[in-house]
Amino acid sequence: MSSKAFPPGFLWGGATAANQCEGAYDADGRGLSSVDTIPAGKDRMTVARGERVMLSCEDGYTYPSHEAIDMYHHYKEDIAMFAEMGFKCYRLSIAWTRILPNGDDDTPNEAGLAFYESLFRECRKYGIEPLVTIDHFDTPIALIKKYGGWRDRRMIDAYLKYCRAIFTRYKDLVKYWITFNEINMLLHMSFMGAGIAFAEGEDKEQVKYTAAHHELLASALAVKLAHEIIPDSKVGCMLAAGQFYPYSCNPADILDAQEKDRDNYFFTDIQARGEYPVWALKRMERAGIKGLFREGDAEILKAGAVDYVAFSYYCSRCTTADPEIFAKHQRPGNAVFKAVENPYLKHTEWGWQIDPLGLRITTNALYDRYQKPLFVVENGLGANDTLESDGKVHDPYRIEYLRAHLLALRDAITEDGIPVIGFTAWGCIDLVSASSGEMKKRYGMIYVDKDDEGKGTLKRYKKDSFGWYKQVITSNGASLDQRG
Ligand code: BGP
Repeated sequence: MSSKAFPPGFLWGGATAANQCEGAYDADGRGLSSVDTIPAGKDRMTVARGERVMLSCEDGYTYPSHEAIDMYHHYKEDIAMFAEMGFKCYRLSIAWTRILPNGDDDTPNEAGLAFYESLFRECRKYGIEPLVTIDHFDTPIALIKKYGGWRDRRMIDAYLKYCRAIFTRYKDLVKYWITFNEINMLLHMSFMGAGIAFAEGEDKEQVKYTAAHHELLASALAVKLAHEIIPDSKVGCMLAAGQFYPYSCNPADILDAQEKDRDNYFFTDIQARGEYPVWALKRMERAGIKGLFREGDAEILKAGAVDYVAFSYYCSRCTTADPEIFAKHQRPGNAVFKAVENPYLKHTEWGWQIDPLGLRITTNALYDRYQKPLFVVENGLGANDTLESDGKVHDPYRIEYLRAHLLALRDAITEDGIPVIGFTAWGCIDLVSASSGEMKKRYGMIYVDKDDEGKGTLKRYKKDSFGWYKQVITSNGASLDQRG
């Protein structure tokens, strides 16, 4: 093995989420989930942030999760294509409400359990290791109505009931688990991340940190439960990562970048180390956040530290403490993380800055902080692809993006010595965009014929990146050294 090689057994693959690809939102007993009432279009972000309450589907809106790319009915065909690309691993999420339609039912829905069992067996047939996100932006609407989402501590029991059902059923099929997708998103998109819609005038910070505490307890208890039911399981946390850079070497900017990184690290610090960091306790004290801890909570967190740290990486971010410079250079684009323009970087059609080296920097920062194995479970380029009349899709920009990021990741592994379990490219098959609800923001190596109006045959086509990624996997990354 050359010193520049990815480690043997590296888990190459792709990633999706139930609500963004399955469709069939009311099939076979599935209950309604938060993501099913987040519309496409101009109100998407206000609903996702919890600023506009929408707990049912309203006239005049389209809801992209309802059909998505209908993977519910195409999964065999799709997994066969993943296998053809040589995937060693496929990251997907289970829709909570396929298993427990009301979120906390005493008896799981057999049709839902059977669906994922069949899907996992299909993966295993090709030697593909499933990596399962238990909760990917997915809170049952029934529990939002009953409890107001994760602000209520009773959500923990409901989540554990769901975990017990899936751990028990899939104990021989699934070894790798993630408790919550991008858990730090709770602070930014509270309805999407935690089923929280804010009431007029309520203390949002108190609500968010209370919900965060509950998700952290649930995550810790799920780690323990998984280890009990599936002794060789590996359970991870998952962070929307991307290092904050200071806009200048002014110490005020350095501190500002450190503070913004901490907004995100708050969750993984606790999940990886099993306790609140001191700065977080101080922050909460200053913000007047009270009443989170009950007796026994500290022990639960301590006993439920994760086995590995998974993260998504799309871009780094840049920040300054100077409000005038911030206002002048603020980047449009990423609706979630406010940042200023980094003049050294280009950006995607959707305004996300492109920074491959940032993946190496972020990987190092996470390992310095946690000393736990890392797993890159999302990375990719959202772009507007064209399906040619001959059925081909030429996407050299995607190949270039992925190639540059994989080379940077390889350096983190081979030059810096960081243990990385695998890499699952986001949206390996085109699916609905989480932030915009669009189909035209495509990430896939497989094109799906569907547009933003919901029209299309749903037929799958291989893009140029399909063959390219296949070569990367087959050569365990050696082909990355060849351009084009
Ligand atoms: C992450 C989510 C994914 C995914 C991805 C790309 O935040 O975990 O669900 O969608 O980002 O983002 P987008 O779809 O908004 O382009």
